[in-house]
Amino acid sequence: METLDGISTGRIDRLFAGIEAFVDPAFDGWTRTVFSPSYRAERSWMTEEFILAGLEGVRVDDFGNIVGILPGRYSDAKPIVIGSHTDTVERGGRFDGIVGVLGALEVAQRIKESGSVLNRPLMVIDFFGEEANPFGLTCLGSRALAGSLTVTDLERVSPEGKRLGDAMQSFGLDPSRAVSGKHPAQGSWHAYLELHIEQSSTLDQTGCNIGVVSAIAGIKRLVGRYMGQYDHAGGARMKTRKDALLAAASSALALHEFACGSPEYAVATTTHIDSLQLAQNVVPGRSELRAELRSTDSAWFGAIEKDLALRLSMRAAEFGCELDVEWFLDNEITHTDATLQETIAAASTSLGLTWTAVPSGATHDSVHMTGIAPMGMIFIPSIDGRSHCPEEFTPKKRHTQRHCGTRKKRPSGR
Ligand code: HGY
Ligand code: MN
Ligand code: MN
Ligand code: MN
Repeated sequence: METLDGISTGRIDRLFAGIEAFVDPAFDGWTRTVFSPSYRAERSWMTEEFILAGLEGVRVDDFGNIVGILPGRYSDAKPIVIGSHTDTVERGGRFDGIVGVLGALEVAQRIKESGSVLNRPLMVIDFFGEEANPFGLTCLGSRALAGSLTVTDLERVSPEGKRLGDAMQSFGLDPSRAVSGKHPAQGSWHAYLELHIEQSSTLDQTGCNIGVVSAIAGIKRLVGRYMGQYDHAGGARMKTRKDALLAAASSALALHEFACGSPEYAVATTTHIDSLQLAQNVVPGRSELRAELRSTDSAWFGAIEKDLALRLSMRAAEFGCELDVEWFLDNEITHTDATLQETIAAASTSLGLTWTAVPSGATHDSVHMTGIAPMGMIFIPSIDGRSHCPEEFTPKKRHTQRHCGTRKKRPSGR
């Protein structure tokens, strides 16, 4: 039986091997997207594993999340809640979210085996549908649990024309309960803690074992609609064309230059372009650019909309195109709880693990937990910082303690 620091890893190895069976074989890597048959099958398996782990009251809550409780000495004490998600992006990895749920099951079982009883209940949670989906709304289960999923959200329609509410219904959930307004009150949990892979390269580069997450990136999303002129690919003179795809491509570069000009990690931009024009022999007269910007640096991220809209319209004008910019998401930067940061840092040191404060460019279910409880996140390394791809990997063995130590300074939230 494999061990790590003298502790058997057999059980968690079995869980990792078990969950890997529930993927969509049509894709390489690990694909288990929300509403998919592989996700539905995995959640039945996961529910069984919650029961096998000795959790009580195992059920799917009103919001689609799988929950289970390890009772504490005082059943009415505010619970400590730990968990993450097990859905993936298409062609995703095997650690994003998953390590947080399997790790939480392992924590509960270790506590039970140790014979100690916590003063308060420990709730383990596998959040429903954290990843991006065709309805354009992530973190479905944690958002609903926090009371932020709305009746209007249920009317969101996928490109195939399906309503979110109907998709939830056919997945076996009752969407009306997810928006009923009956959800945990503000401050009703003692703490929420999420173990997650870093999905970037700070830990991999510094050689630190643990990331004490200081802040979680805010996200702004925009769609730019470029109106140029359809023309003949052979006849239209280059200097008189109004090529909407080139205008969008030039705008994508402008966003890239904006992000690369920001202080390290301040802003990350990711852009997708759809030329809306299939025929090869027609100059694209219309195009759509979808971009997202993420940052944990409030100084940079505050009011970028006006500046960026101007930059994009200048690029559009260079190609003789009109542009309509619509901002459709504005998630705030979320800071983690300072006391939990200290607790994670102290626990790491007491276990002989090195740690460093790390901002999260990825967003997480934990962002939606901050109203219900003080929130903390623990990162473990991602080799080469890779994630949302089959190459996503976290080593079982510890890093060499390269550049980092147990820094005295408190991990700052800002
Ligand atoms: O988009 C994210 O950052 C997360 O992985 N869903
Ligand atoms: Mn993810
Ligand atoms: Mn995740
Ligand atoms: Mn998450």
